[in-house]
Amino acid sequence: MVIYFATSNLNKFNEAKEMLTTRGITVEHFLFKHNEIRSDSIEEIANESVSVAHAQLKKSVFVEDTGLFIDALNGFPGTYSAWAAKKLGSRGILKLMGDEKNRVARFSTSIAFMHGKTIKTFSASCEGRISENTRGESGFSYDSIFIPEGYGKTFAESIGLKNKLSHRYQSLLLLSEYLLSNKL
Ligand code: ITT
Repeated sequence: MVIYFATSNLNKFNEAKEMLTTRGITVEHFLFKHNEIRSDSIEEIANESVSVAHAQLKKSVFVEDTGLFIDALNGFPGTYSAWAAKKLGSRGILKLMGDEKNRVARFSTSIAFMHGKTIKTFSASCEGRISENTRGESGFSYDSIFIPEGYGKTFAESIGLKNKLSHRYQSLLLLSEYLLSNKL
């Protein structure tokens, strides 16, 4: 079966395609621009978006909503991550952090997959911390300021590492297990 990933973000699609292809799952891009609902919950946002994508495409499709949640900023940018990336960028986030000692943060992703009338959600997080400076050229957006727990490099300095343990990788793993075990 072919499934579609509805997103306006090609970086997200390329990561998903690489991961799902290694598991024998064919994924196609559905260019989808949608004004997401406002909510503090990435699951809620993904669930609403997938219904809209499915109504347009009328095929099995998933969307995913991702946020960077920084403890010292009370979870900001969180579900406002796309907005903050455009308005502030990674350097703007570093400015907000100043010399804050508590740099704990996590990336969280929620995938919502719609097949027929059924919606399934798969969520995962990657714990880490915010670097003091932007570092690395690979990846996109906040990858240059996020260091996964237990490592010393940002995602942008070690894209191979990102693709083995990230929020997106882990949530795609759950999706792929569901697809394979249900023979979809
Ligand atoms: P779609 O909703 O169309 O899929 P988007 O870019 O708006 O694309 P999200 O709302 O899920 O996607 O993502 C919020 C923002 O968080 C995104 O625009 C990036 O700035 C950032 N982001 C998401 N995933 C990331 C990752 O793996 N590494 C670094 N930054 C990421």
